[in-house]
Amino acid sequence: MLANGNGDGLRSWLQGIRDREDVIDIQGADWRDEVGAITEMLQKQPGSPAALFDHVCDYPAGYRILVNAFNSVQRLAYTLGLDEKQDKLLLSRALCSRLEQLEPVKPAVIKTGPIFENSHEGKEIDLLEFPVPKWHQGDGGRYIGTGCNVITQSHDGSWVNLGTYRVMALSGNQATVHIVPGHHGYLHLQEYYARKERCPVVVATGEDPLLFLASCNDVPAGTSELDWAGGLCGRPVNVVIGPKTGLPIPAEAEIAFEGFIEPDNTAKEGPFGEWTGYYGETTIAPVIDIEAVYHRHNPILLGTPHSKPPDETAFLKAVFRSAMLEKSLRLSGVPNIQGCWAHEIGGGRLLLAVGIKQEHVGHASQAGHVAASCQIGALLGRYIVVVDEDIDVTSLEDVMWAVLTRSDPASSVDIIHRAWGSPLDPRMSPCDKRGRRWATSRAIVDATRPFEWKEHYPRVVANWDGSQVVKKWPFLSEYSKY
Ligand SMILES: Cc1cc2nc3c(=O)[nH]c(=O)nc-3n(C[C@H](O)[C@H](O)[C@H](O)COP(=O)(O)O)c2cc1C
Ligand SMILES: [Mn+2]
Repeated sequence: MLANGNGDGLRSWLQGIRDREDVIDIQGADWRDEVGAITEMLQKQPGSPAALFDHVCDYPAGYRILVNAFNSVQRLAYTLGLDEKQDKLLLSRALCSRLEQLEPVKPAVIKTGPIFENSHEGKEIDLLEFPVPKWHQGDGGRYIGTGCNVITQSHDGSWVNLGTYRVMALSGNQATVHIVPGHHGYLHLQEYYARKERCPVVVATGEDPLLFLASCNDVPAGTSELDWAGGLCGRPVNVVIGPKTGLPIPAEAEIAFEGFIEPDNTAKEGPFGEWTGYYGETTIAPVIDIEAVYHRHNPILLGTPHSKPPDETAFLKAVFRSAMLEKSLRLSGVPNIQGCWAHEIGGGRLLLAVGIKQEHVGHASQAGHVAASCQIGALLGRYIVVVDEDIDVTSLEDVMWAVLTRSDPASSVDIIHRAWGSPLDPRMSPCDKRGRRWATSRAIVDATRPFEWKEHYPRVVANWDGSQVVKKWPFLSEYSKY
């Protein structure tokens, strides 16, 4: 179903990555500490290859784990079917235009698929049949679901949702799922709880990488991520129907299990290393009673845990959230947007940079306030920096240089009070967390040259057009940004 694949999900994707010599094979790592440590090492190095673990300690050969799949512009572009030879800002802008034209395509229901090559029920069910790693030293358990699709359906059956929510293996036939209130799977769960009914659920991992990207990014409420992914690659996603729940399961996924969440069935889960770079708190989470597990021969678990940013997950969030931020600013009518970047260092949330070519007085303030308050920027933001068109919005150094040389702390910073926060915020006091006082503030920093006297702003130190120099001495091109 991939734009570039031959229709065998993650396996086709992996073949494409092998052809590009962009994956390393690691044998004999221990799921207790080594898989997590190696993953972190790779995730923190932009552009590093994907890694496929096999012969994991205590596990038979063939039970594999894929990590760091999305940590390069090329691999992300390949997954999205976009031009692989561009930089991250151009990739994000290409994604932005692709999303604007996207027409959802409904999945194709097929009778059977590779996911049913092996199936286990009753006493045979054991999630730890798979080499589920302990991803971080301080995690409260082994998380089978990080790069996963948690599949639920609205009570009336009209909307199937795929969300990436972390899933911890409890005993052999139980798992917890941690869903933040407001996320679509949470809304579905509430519809069943309100009727005192159990909620059917499927968890798939080792799914097609495009399905992962659909399920961990903002697809509008009411739209199925299956249709969204189908629209993006121009072909329906193949699904089979889960015999226990009636829910669709991606037919080429590597591993899937289905079961039910009873309204009052909860258990302690966490802590888990979060995208903020800190451990989240232990939570009380819904428990899935698993009725069947399916997997392909030699299954591959897809792992996308978070490391302290910047890392792989922050990078993929930055590409998607920057695209959506730019789209929101345009839709709100902010003129002359030159580029947006939802920085990796803040997990794509805590630091937004917006570049504009100033057109009128108040333009920078307008852009900053819209970015802070539009749907993509509203939850768990922190700093929004507005810069002129000569600043590279993706460069932390360039953005900070603008802050240092074009803003005046007393007059260039607007504060928004009582904005949309979340208990994931490490700066929230334990007392406010417990009391559910989750509102937090934002700072909008105007780091543009003041509109009224920008013509008189000191000139930036820069030499003549470097492209002429490079033409004459081509070996200098690697030192030039021209
Ligand atoms: C690696 C990764 C792990 C995530 N873990 C969770 C999680 O445990 N719970 C959660 O509610 N959202 C989590 N998210 C964020 C959601 O996947 C994301 O907000 C998505 O849009 C939710 O889907 P939905 O809009 O259909 O609810 C995670 C995202 C990533 C990239
Ligand atoms: Mn959704």
